[in-house]
Amino acid sequence: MLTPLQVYGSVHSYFTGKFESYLRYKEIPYDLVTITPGAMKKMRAGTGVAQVPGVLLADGRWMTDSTPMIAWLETQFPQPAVMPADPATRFLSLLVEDFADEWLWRPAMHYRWSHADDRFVLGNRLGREILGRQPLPQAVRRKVFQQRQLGIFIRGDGIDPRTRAHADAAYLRVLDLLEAIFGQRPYLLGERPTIADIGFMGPMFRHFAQDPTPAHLMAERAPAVWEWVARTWNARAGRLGDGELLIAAPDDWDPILRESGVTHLEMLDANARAHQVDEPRHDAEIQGVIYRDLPTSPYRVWCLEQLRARFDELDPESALVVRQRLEGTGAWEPLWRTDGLASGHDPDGDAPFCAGQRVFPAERPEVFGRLWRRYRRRS
Ligand SMILES: N[C@@H](CCC(=O)N[C@@H](CS)C(=O)NCC(=O)O)C(=O)O
Repeated sequence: MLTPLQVYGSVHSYFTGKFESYLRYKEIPYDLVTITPGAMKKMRAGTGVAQVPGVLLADGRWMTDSTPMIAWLETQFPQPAVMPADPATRFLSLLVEDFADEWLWRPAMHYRWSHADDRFVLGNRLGREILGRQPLPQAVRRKVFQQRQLGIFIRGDGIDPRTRAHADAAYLRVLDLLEAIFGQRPYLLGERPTIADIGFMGPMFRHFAQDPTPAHLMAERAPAVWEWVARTWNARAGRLGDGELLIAAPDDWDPILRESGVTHLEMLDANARAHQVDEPRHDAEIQGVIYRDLPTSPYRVWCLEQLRARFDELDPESALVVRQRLEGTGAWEPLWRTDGLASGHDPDGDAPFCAGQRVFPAERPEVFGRLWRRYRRRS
């Protein structure tokens, strides 16, 4: 008996939102366990990593990392599949999922923590949700989050006056690409959600559709995306499971693949090159803008390895279709540019049951504890 799943997470979290969107569509029973400090300790002991969502199965096993968790749950709850049946379309969908997971993370954190209104609101909300039972004034709970997130995800992820406009525009470009699609059909591949929709729910739901500044922009600029967010959150396989899907990803996916090539895959490649020469931090040039002093992430080397592994599994005919599509959109070359990847993550292929790994290496989580102790001493 696997369910109900105990999903350790937060109602403001990118990847918890992505994962819950999947569970809700599939109608897989779960309980959300708020990641208070005590719950975090328990989850970390089980998954090896202080990162949400982490999942406790009814048989006592823990899992972590939304992408392999969804892939594994698909083996347990196969119908209706969120993975497209056509192998080439499946590969492109997984690429889009990774683009949403890894690239849109930066603009999503940027809108939440660089913009003053959003920083105030989310600092308050997260402070109350996660630290609500700690004997601290609410202003302190808020500031703990604000300072921690600014340090790790803004200053620590290359956002500065030189990159800010680019990070702002990265969101708007994707809004425009998706608006063109959702003006035509309800989901990326037709009448029901697939893994590409679930992937986009990470950035689009808990961050862009709910944080004040990007939510306002979405409603004004991309009302069809706004509608798709609610539609996907409300999607249930029992109602939609026999909805028709297109076999091949239509031409209107090409701008997304092109955007992935010049942003996401460039970023993964710069990270992989730094990892190869053991550089703990590196610069990445994205569309002519240099993001400086980024933490080199073994996890993101693994993401690139996983994409290549999924490609290598394709039959020759599907591989050719994918290759031509990616060559036509400029996404092929950066996918393969750097040889000899060795992330070291999940050497036995046990994900999502292997020890988890933070996307950003663990150098900074202590900041949280340090800030918190400092405020407690002062108060
Ligand atoms: N690859 C992971 C990423 C999970 C992740 O980054 N979660 C964020 C919250 S949305 C987190 O827990 N970050 C840890 C932190 O903020 O220290 C997944 O797909 O589940």
